[in-house]
Amino acid sequence: MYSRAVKVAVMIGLLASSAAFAEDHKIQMLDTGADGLMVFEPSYVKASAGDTVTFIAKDPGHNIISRHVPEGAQNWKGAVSNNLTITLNKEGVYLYECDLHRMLGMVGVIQVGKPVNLAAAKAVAAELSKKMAAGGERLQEYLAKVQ
Ligand SMILES: [Cu+2]
Repeated sequence: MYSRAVKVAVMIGLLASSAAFAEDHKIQMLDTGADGLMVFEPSYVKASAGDTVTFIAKDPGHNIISRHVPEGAQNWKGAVSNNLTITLNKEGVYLYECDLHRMLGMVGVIQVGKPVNLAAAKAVAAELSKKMAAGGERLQEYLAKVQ
């Protein structure tokens, strides 16, 4: 039989190890990046449930707003020129944008675990892309990375 103290010690060890595995993914808001003008970089991020994402206002004048999240997940909205950290607890595909540069295709995709809502995300992406003056192909390219 394990003593109570050993059980508590084991539990603390498990909690500490799961916290250590949670990763913080950093996404920069940029005027110019590898994909062109007005981009998030990296534009596609694969995360695990419990991870965080920190959006970094590297260049000022951008914000971050969720446009599609899995069922039960929280939407988010960051202030212009501010960093924002979100925690991703629900599996699925998340679409987000800078609403100031949505027309220029300033959008991004985050995948958390299994892409349970991929069909719904693709439908939303198709609608968003139709309204873009530039960068309309970006969401499709980013969603193509989802596996
Ligand atoms: Cu922007």
